[in-house]
Amino acid sequence: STIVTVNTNPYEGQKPGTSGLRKKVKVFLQENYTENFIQSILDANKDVIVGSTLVVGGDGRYLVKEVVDKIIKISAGNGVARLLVGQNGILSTPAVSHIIRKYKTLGGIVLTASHNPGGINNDFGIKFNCSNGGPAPDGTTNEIYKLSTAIKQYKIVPDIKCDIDTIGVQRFMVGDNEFVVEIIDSVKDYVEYMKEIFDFPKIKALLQGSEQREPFKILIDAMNGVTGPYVRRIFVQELGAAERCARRAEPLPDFGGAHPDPNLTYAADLVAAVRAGDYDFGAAFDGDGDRNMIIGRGAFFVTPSDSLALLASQLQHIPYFQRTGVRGFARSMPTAAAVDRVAADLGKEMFQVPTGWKYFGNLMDAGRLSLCGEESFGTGSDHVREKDGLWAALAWLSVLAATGQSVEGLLVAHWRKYGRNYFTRYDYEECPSDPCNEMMQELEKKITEPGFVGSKHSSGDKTYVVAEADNFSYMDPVDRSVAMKQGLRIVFEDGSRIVFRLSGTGSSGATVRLYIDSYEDKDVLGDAQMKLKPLIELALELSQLQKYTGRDAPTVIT
Ligand code: VG1
Ligand code: CO
Repeated sequence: STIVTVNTNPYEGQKPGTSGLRKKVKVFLQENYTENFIQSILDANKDVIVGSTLVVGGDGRYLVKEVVDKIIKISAGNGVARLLVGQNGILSTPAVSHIIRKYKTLGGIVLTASHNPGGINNDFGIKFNCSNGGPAPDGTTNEIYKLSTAIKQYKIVPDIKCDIDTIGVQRFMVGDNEFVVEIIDSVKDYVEYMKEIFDFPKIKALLQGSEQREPFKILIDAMNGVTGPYVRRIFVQELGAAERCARRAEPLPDFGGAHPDPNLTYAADLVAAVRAGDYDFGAAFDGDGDRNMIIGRGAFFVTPSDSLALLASQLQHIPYFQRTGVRGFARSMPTAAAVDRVAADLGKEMFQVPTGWKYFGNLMDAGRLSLCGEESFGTGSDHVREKDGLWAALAWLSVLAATGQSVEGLLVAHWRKYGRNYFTRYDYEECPSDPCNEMMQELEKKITEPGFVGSKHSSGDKTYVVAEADNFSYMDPVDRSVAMKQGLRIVFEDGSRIVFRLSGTGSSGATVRLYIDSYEDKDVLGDAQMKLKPLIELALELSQLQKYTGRDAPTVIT
């Protein structure tokens, strides 16, 4: 086969957001749009691309297979020596991260728009991960974007015919060089790794029960996303759960019309089934398998911020951490500060980074971070460099098996020991962009004016005094790179916080996220929405959100 150079023109807006380039499928279908971006990724690695190995896979959504084919042909055109491709184009995001690390590849390309709906009228996405297995840092994504704005040509080998449905090695000659595509089992490497990290026989014993103890009943929802085959292999085949414990375990190109985001709104089916049924534990994962939601008996909901804090306090039950020891903890800035209390208690380093998993990678690579999470249903450890939904469910089951307690029992005991951070997030999705930008600018002006710190604000029967207010910026302690403007933050003297951000993962309009976090020492069994009402009202008043967005209620509350 021979390499063909194709002339092309740049497209505007190929700027990766919080986690890769995410747009409507129709945008990716424009002539050369996808080719341009793939070429820009390879060009950003131009010094090391020839002779390299890359991992390629996606979450099974509409367009994944077509784009895998393009990546194969363009990789061949750019001198890549070898690709490891998930069978049928399927690899979960954490699995890609693991495979990059295990086989020490240059990086990987992940095809997903994560929790965004799929199908011809919905979203697609492309993300580049580096050799540490993590999402490319800002320096690299900025470089990819810059290249995309000036691209003139891409290189492709159009007559490569590669069958991605069959496991095995396929070899092609490109000029005088061999180009190898290895189609790999989508779940094998990942499952083997989970068996090293966790004590599978112990979890299996929990699920099966004994003469002394009832079986522990679980219900796992893959939301028709990529985790279906992983859920089947792990929970059904390895851990012996019944087939019916795996719901929606078939990856579908449109996720069966579902919004594959594991939260109380979009995974309401699972919540209802666990509430009505005789289950001890429920978990759901997002489209690409990096997010998780955990619920207990009666659909007792564990907020992601609490999940992180609880796991931080119980890592000793997991064999991986028994071997490696526990280093520091981290959370994204908007995530409730529950884990900070565990860190202080255990004498561990604690980091607060901007939103997005790419900010955790350096700390892990430097050996300073073991466990981290985001309020957006992301939990993970330094076993890979992505958040990992299945890992989180297995971590919970490990703790449940070791302690013999219920999900609710563990959480309530945790709150009694550490106090509770009540947390909620309001999302206003797909608002018009200009007024949202204006709202953020005005709010920033207001909260950074002299006199705002120290000012008093009354709401309901509460009065809050501002202790600190800024647009969050972060300096990476390892490479000293700086990320500016990561969200407006108002911190009050009692530790309560109001945070505003604009989403960086949407594909149209602007999504405003409002995060509220408030700590209670003794009063730990209240209802979060009730507890946080005064702060929510104060946030809406300070921001004038209703005036700017025209919305009087959020699209989703988590
Ligand atoms: C959202 C979440 C963020 C998460 C990101 C990617 O970003 O808030 O915490 O890391 O999605 O998650 P944003 O910019 O829309 O707030 V995933 O599962 O979409 O890769
Ligand atoms: Co995701």
